Amino acid sequence: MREMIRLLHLADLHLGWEPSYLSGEKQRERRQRRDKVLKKAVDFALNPINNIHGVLIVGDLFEKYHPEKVLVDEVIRQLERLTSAGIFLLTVPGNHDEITYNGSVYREDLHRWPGFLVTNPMPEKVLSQRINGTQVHFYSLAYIGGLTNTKKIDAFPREEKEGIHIACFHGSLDWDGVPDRSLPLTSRELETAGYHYIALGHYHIALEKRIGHGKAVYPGAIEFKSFNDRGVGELTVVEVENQRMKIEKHSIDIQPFQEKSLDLSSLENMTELLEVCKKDGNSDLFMKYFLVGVPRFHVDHQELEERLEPYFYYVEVFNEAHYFSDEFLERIIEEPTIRGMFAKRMKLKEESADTDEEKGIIQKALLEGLAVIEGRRGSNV
Ligand SMILES: [Mn+2]
Repeated sequence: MREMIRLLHLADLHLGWEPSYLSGEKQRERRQRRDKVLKKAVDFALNPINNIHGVLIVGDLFEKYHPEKVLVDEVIRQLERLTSAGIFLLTVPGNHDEITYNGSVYREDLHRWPGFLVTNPMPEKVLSQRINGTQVHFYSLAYIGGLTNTKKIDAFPREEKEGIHIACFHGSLDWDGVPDRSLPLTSRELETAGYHYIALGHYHIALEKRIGHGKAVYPGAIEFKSFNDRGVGELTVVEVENQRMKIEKHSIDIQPFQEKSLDLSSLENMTELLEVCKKDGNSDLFMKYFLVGVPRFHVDHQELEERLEPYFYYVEVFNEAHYFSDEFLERIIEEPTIRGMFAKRMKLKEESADTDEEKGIIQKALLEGLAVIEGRRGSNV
């Protein structure tokens, strides 16, 4: 008999998250819009074209352990769409939505949580389930402060039974940084256990690693949070057939974001810079500009940010432009002109400045002074 299952593997949706860099109505609007990612994933799973038999949610479904009731009700409603369509569902609490606390959504709504909810604090086989005619065994745990003793995990469980063995862990694979409040996992231990598929959550980037004959996968966070946590914009599907794994990525519609470097060297003034940026204008877009190059005018990146605000959903401007190349300064310092004398004096000041801030002020003064001397002052906006 042909044994094949297709699972949608989700993690780190962080529903209920609000951007602190937005405020008021916009902040709420962004949260609600971002939270739609779950509905999109459920729609995907229910679409017969995708032939999904089960959905795994491997931690951090919510941003907080006690999300507001309106959100919880909506999430449960969405997940019930899966279970009532006969799609297998397994949910693992994460570290943001830790089950540890009284008031945790997974304690308060345990009785009505759709599908199977993992609540055991130490790793064990949580469930054996026939999915699309295939026997599938799941291993997992819910990290619980005070009960999950990571030092006591000497081996990950694995039963010697026919079928597909799948581990679902919200934790840090081969992490050698500072320990955080999450489950440490090592490739070596997981290889010893011999799982076919290791569904992970916690890292927000998408990662895939071969472990023994199996595969460990972080699907990554899907929706955009910020430029430091931007989301992968893809759904991860694993297809297991005769114990052979195939990972698929399906792009999903999320709010657009873009990062762009702008070389100021060939621009004349702020007006021109503004016009260049406005061409990228899109009221839906998160935009991040890096200003680079050697500008001939003083750039106020904060002012630029403010003036671009109406043209984007959100815009950030970072000024990495160097006001003068060293070559240019060295050359004019040698000039027997007022410009040369001025530049020389400012250069000496800059060299004796104690802080970067002070250096920045002197550079700005040098730039503006040269603009005055050269009669360019006033062309700036
Ligand atoms: Mn997370």
